Amino acid sequence: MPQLTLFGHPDSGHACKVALALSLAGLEHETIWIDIWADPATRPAAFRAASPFAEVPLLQIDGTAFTQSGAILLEIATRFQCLGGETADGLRRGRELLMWEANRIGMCVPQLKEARRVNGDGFPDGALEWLGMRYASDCERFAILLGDGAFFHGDQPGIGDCAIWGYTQWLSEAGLSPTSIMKEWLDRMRALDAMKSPHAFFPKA
Ligand SMILES: N[C@@H](CCC(=O)N[C@@H](CS)C(=O)NCC(=O)O)C(=O)O
Repeated sequence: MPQLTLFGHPDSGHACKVALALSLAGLEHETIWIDIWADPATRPAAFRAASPFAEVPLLQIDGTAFTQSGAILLEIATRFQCLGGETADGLRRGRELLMWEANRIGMCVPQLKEARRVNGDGFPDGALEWLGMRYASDCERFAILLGDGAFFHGDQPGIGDCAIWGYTQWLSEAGLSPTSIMKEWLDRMRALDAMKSPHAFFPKA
């Protein structure tokens, strides 16, 4: 079994996506807490050397660095043949969901959450309304993508569910409400044995 080390922080939905995937896949790993609110120059030198923007998540597999949450999820699914990576169809589904999430939910929800943290400081006029409009359209497409399945990958969650979970876990913190379909999916996600709170995924050492 390769040595896995995940660098992250509980406030990072991007890092939570990867932590959830490792947990769902039962892949043992070490976790290293990185202070994403501190000056990047203060982060550990080894971390900065491996993560080009000094961002989390960073996953090291036997010392090789993988960055960008979506790319890391695909690496996990293909290398360990799990969470959709077991079949060509599952992997195609995962890719489509990851690209959708990154362009849509993964764009507006983190920004709306951040806007609340900073009281809207630095967000130009109209930006929050525009992000809110995008979220409304994302809700409709969420329902289309989920269809009749319990999870985005069918009966069991896959990398697409991990990606979409990353920030939808914090809808109320972003001042947003889930649709009933989203709420039911969020409840199913929260009930998974592998699910943990962000602080349990990334305990401070
Ligand atoms: N596109 C990247 C986004 C990663 C990202 O924005 N990471 C944030 C936390 S959510 C971070 O490390 N921020 C610290 C900083 O920029 O100094 C991904 O999908 O992994």
